[in-house]
Amino acid sequence: MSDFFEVSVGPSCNNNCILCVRKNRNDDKDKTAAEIRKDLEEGRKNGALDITFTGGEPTIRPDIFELVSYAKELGFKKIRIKTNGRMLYYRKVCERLIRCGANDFDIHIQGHCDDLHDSITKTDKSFSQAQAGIKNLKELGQNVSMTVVLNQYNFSFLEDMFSFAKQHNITDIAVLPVDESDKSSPVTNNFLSGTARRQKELSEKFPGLDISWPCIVENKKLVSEKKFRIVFVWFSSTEWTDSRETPPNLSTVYMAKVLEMHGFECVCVDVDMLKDISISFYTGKGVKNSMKKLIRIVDSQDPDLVAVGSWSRSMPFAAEFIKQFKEESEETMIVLGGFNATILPEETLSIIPEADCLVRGAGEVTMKELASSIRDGKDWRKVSNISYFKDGKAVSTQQKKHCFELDSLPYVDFENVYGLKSKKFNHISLMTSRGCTYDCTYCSVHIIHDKYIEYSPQYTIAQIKHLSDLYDFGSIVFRDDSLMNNKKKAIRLAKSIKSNSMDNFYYSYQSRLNQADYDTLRTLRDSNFSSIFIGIESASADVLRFFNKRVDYENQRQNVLKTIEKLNRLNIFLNTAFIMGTPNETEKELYRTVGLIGEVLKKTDAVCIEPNILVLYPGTGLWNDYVSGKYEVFKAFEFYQDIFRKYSSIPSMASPNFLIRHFTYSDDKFLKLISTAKQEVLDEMEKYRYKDNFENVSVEDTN
Ligand code: B12
Ligand code: SF4
Repeated sequence: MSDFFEVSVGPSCNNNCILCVRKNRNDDKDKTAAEIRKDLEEGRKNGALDITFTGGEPTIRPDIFELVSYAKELGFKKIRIKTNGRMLYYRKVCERLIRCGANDFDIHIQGHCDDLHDSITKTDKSFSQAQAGIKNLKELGQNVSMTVVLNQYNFSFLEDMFSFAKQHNITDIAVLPVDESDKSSPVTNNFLSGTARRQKELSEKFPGLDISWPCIVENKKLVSEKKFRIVFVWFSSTEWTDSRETPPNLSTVYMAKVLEMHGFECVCVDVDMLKDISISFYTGKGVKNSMKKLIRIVDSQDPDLVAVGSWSRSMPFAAEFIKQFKEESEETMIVLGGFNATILPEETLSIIPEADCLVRGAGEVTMKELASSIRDGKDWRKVSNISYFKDGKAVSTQQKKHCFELDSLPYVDFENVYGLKSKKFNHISLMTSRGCTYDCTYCSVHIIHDKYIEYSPQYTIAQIKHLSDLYDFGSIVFRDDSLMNNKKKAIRLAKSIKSNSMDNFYYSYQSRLNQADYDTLRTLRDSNFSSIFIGIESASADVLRFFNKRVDYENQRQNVLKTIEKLNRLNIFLNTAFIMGTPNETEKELYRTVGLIGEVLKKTDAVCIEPNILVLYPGTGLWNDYVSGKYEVFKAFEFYQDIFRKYSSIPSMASPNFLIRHFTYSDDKFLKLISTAKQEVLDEMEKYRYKDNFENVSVEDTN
């Protein structure tokens, strides 16, 4: 009598592993359902209570559910599936298998990342799918173990695979050498010829472990304690500095989560979360001391690598931090990423020569390659998508497009954000996509996220669950450039939120005027999407055209007012922004916009208005046009000139050199200037809100 029983369903498989012995056995055929049933009955008759379905790949059989149900019916208690995990990417497959009786899953993982795993399985996306499968199973509360078949390709990455397992909370790992029985395969022979040497190497690397095959190990013993430590420093959005309102920034935490998955240790120092420092940067009071304090904090984290990020606005702070940090800690390598690093690598390096390296574009893949290279003592200058100084000259390595599936990324959370004691947030940010299907000329999004890609609604639901297990928050703000870029997905997401009873907190999201139709708004409102951000930008058709806004230019005013009516009816709060100061804007057009703002304010109280003055950010369509001499920026008419005269350095704000010239740190003069100018516009608007003269300058009058 045996407690365990294994039934092999046949050799068919949806991977094509280089180390597979089954594919060479042409005589092997898949078993019929009747044959498998017979095997199962036999196993039970012999007293087995544990059954393992193995292959090939059992999950690709259409009758697998039926067979698992039959095993359950026969009385097997533990029903295990040995699998490459790809089909488990589909949540429904996991759910159905579990419903039928499967309760234990052994996933074969051949590498800790897609490069390695997919090159061994010779199947694209096999890693990301298996990883998604593991996540699905874990969320569904299943027992998951991992089997690694060691070969000459993955041998050196065993520790990374243990880290991968740890990251996914897998504690049972079986490590096996390639199958000895297949001597015809060069992979097998190559590896086996060095088995003794490799066993010795492993024993030295993991002392105290019995490395005889098969080697069943408990993961936590194997991951060495000291890991390569990356400290991210994120420079705040400063004007939005009230941390009760500002949730942790996502740019660095997304990268940190990916790097952790690859065995790095990460801390994210988000200046916005360090209230006193952030307020000091914003108000300009005690800035020197705050910078010193920040440097001490970063240093205290014992970084092997410091990775600094900031959008263009906060570059002066980032630049000064890098300079001062390098003075104090010359040997620590510093990397800078974000928009300026991506678009202006040469200028950025010449202004901040203390930065050892710039990362261009989205950082997940490049940071992993760069950090691995530095950690492993390889030549990091060979990594693609980076720039650095060599003999006084800026060198940029090849720009590679990194395609990765967003669903393969680990769930984001704020556990590694430095100093975040509270688990309570007013709101937190999340993305369900990256990039945008539009191309407004003032927008920087395409510089980093050149293609519109999405997380699936089921990933987002699991991500929300992950966050709500960890934190107490009132609402989630979807920071997608427009959640309605894919309306079907937005609706599916909203419905899933409702059906998963996640409509106990509020949601807000960004969208566009031309996408805000009543039915979609209503569906989202039904799932507690109670506030929306729409960039209205201007009342002028010419200005909107200049922005390539792709809305109904001539009917902007009517459409704005109609949208407000819809939002009022649905009780949805509107956040909106306007941009003033385009080179082609006339005084009449400016006042038409201010008039529209007045009308909006009159029509609803459920609105928050953000007036902005145009800034040409590097790499945007407007920036490129200006650089190519298409127009002269700031032939500003009187309204602006008054403001600009008062705050003398502002006219240069619109010139391409502006962000570079102001790159050097100068207290927070620039930010103060901008906010004061904005205040002037706000004051102007208030006149329309509270004074009778609003009627006199209405939009209709100026039309
Ligand atoms: C959320 C958000 C905000 C929130 C920020 C809340 C918070 N604490 O994070 C709020 C509302 C406060 C805000 C404010 C502002 N914002 Co904003 N915001 C965004 C938004 C919608 C999402 C940002 C995000 O989280 N993206 C997701 C992450 C994953 O992407 P990412 O930030 O691009 O990061 C990746 C890369 O850039 C790179 N990377 C970034 N940093 C680093 C660092 C290292 C070391 C490495 C290796 C790589 C790297 O790798 C990251 C991962 O892939 C973006 C638009 C967008 N889609 O990105 C605009 C955006 C960033 N904002 C923008 C602007 C202009 C502003 C404001 C000036 C608006 C205003 N008029 O006041 C202010 C001030 C910001 C400031 N001081 O810099 C511009 C920035 C343009 C630029 N060139 O800097 C953007 C791009 C919008 C646009 N349409 O152009 N914003
Ligand atoms: S809709 Fe928003 S994100 Fe998209 S291009 Fe325009 S400004 Fe950028």
